[in-house]
Amino acid sequence: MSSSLPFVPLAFERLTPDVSLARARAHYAHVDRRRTTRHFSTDAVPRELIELAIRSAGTAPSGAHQQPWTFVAVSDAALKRQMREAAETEERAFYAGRATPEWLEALAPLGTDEHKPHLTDAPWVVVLFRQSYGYFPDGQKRTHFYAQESCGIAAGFFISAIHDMGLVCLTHTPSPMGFLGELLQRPTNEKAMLVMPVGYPAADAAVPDLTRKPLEAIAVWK
Ligand code: IYR
Repeated sequence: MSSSLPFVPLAFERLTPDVSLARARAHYAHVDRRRTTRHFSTDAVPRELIELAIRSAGTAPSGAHQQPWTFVAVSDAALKRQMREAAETEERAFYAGRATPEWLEALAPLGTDEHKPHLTDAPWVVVLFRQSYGYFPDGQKRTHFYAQESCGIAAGFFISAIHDMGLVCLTHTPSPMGFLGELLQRPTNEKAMLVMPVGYPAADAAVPDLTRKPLEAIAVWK
């Protein structure tokens, strides 16, 4: 059994209402400029930026503070090529029949297909693995509570950090993802959850002309 932690004072600075509002507006304007793109430049990105994005992701809240995530950051060209080949094999099967007609129809406006050049163009491909369980110091299996939710939150922090540092990323979900655990030699308690190419957008990068749901459609007040 784990013992209780000591509690320490919360480091917190209360902002004035005006400052809060100004910051809230600036934050919204900033995140509203984020777009997912599938078109990456091959320009290099320093490892330190990826390290900082992973550190930021690692500040996410998690069930019972179990931090059930592993970020595998791949820059090795041969490994990226293997990941691309394996992902495209799965995606060919997906687009050729594994996907339901309803799914393909939902994807049609986005123009996605089985070609995944971003997996070799982007200088980094970061794969988020969810640790469905961990281990006690004595080697016994230890359940990770809300691992899916925790990793989803950490992915959000990662995406936000990448945007904030002036880079772009794509949340790619090849299905099934079993090949990633094998290629990246992850232990059996880790399941691949999200593949995120990270880099600069290509000079001719384009994005679908999407709109986001307005506040009225996503918020309910009681
Ligand atoms: N995994 C496939 C299909 C796909 C699924 C969803 I949901 C998307 O938002 C986009 C694509 C692919 O990556 O092409």
